[in-house]
Amino acid sequence: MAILKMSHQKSQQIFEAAQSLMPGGVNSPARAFGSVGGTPLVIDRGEGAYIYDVDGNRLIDYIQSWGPMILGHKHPSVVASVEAALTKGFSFGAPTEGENELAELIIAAVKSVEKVRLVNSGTEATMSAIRLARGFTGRDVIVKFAGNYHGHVDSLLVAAGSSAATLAVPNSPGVTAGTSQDTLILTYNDSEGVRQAFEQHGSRIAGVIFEPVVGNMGCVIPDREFLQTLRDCTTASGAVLIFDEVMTGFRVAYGGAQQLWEITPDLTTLGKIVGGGMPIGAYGGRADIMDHVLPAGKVFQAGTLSGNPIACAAGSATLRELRDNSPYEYLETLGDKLTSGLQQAASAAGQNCCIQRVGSMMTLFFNPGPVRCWEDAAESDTEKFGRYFWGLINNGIYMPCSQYEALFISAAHTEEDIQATIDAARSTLASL
Ligand code: HOZ
Repeated sequence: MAILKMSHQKSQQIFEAAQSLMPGGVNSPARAFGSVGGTPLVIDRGEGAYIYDVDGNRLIDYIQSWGPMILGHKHPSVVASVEAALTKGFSFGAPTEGENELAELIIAAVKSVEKVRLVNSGTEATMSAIRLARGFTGRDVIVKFAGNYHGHVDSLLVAAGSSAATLAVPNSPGVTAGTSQDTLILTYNDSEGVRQAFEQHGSRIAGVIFEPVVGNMGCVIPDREFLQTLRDCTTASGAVLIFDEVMTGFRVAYGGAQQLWEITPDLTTLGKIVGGGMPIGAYGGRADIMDHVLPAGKVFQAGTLSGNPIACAAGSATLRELRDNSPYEYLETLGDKLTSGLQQAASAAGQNCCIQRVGSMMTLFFNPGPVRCWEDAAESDTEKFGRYFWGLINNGIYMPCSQYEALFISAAHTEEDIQATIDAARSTLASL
């Protein structure tokens, strides 16, 4: 299946050497191309909308580090901000002014966030947010939705999307029954299921965590009724509503999905864009809940590198750029052009596909759709997706290597890049 026409020798050598160094040769499983076959490209550098592999191939990049690089690779103002921070030292394990700046930018942008805590990854953010929901309410049960992915937190790694779904371990070995016994799994977009769960278990539910646009089973869009039901049921029962905006924060709108859908959560988790490509995560929300976090309150959470100065510098520069030179209209134009181009290409090729998009995140499903929940997504033709993926790589287009991921457009992409992508998809889809 994985027939690579371009030169790939150096990538293969490096990936082969990596096999004895790291499990599966990678530091995160999605990168191994496990579900599409073949071996990954080893990346040398990025520039704007493009990445260059170690064999010198240039590709139009729609992964953009799985979301963080909304400005494209090496944006000059982010580079300048990081360079300035580097001259002062890398990490102190003590307060710095840069943390205030990033926290202020987040609080000003994300309506529900009155106070925020900076951590090191999206996984840490979701892990901490559910601990806080439990500590705040004194209850145990967390509701999550099948196919949503909230990082590799034990209790959330059940019926998980993203690489867990792609690599067929939605319930990972090592997650004990005890750890996940307080996780209640429901169906995305099923408002009635949510109402019933609250009728039966409401007094035990500490919180609901979900992706307010799913990126981790492909791009799936929530119904208005579903969103309102989540808000109404959590409010009525005193549970904490957590928007996992690690992917959607500063992506689908400057204020995240909560700005787009006009629903205010109690807590929000962030990551990816808020670090501008450096490792970071954040969780924040109502001050009366956040003040339960140590040392203001008693819910424990800590980290040597939390609020790292270099990550804060990259994140603040990215958010300032998004605030002062909003790319969201431009991203919508590019997203719209790509959607209609791919739709036409799929129809002309007789492929029964559906494309789902919110702003600059989207997925072409090999599935007639609509895809509204994990059961729908799981009906996609993943074998055909694999051939599509390699066809695009051979045409210089770098897409997520799984049907169960969303692609990301950056502000550095041009109309010409989008047209080149549509042209590549047209010939690829016709050849499947
Ligand atoms: N969990 C990421 C996709 N949703 C992939 C992370 C990576 O492999 O870098």
